[in-house]
Amino acid sequence: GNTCTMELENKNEDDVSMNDNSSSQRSFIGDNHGVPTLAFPSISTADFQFDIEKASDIIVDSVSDFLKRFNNVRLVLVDLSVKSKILSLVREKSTKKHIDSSKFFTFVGDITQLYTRGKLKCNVIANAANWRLRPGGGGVNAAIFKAAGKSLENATKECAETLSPGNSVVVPLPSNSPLHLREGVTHVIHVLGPNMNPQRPNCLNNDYIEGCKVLCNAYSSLFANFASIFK
Ligand code: AR6
Repeated sequence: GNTCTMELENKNEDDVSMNDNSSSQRSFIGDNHGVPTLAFPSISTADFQFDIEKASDIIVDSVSDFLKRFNNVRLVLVDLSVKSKILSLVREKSTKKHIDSSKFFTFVGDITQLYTRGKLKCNVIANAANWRLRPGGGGVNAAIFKAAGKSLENATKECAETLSPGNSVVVPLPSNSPLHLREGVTHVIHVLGPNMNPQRPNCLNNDYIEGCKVLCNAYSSLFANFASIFK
């Protein structure tokens, strides 16, 4: 396909697909050469049931705005499966918007193993959190708290007690956390997105006027917090 991934491939003169994270691709994009890199999941589009078409527009617009203001950074949207619909939509739309594919790209893998399994260096990872900032609940939240160990739980409590929708909080990851030691992650940013799932707190009952505002705020807050780490 004609995606930002393809531009990467062309520059690399490699006939490989981004979606299989093949090794030649990894060696090209994997090393961050000291450039602050944020890996983030698609906030709200799984357990929180937010529409992926709308979410993909918001991701691409938010990334585009952020990259106009900051130069020396990289943003990576991560999902677990090569069949991820949100990754394909975002790739398609960021190509149409001519977003620099060396500064923003998608990656298939577990966000808690980007370096050890994907050879992708990311200093900061974002979490699609819950309002209590507690472990568990499935999805990426459960995976990050599990991989980071008790020290993330403790460090999170020191930073905030709860989170409101559209907001985020930066948690410095103690150096004894396995996620810090193994993966080189120095900070986790918890983000609370809008919720469209009636089984979860603060359900917006398909109010996408409010939902889109909240998701925009969530990404603005995430990217601003990411930038603040490296000031
Ligand atoms: N690595 C990368 N991406 C992942 C991983 C992983 N290990 N696990 C899931 N994803 P979700 P939400 C992707 O449901 O919709 C929790 O229970 C997933 O495919 O984790 O914001 C919290 O406690 C999807 O693209 O977050 C909250 O209560 C994206 O991450 C609630 O879920 C987000 O899916 C938040 O729901």
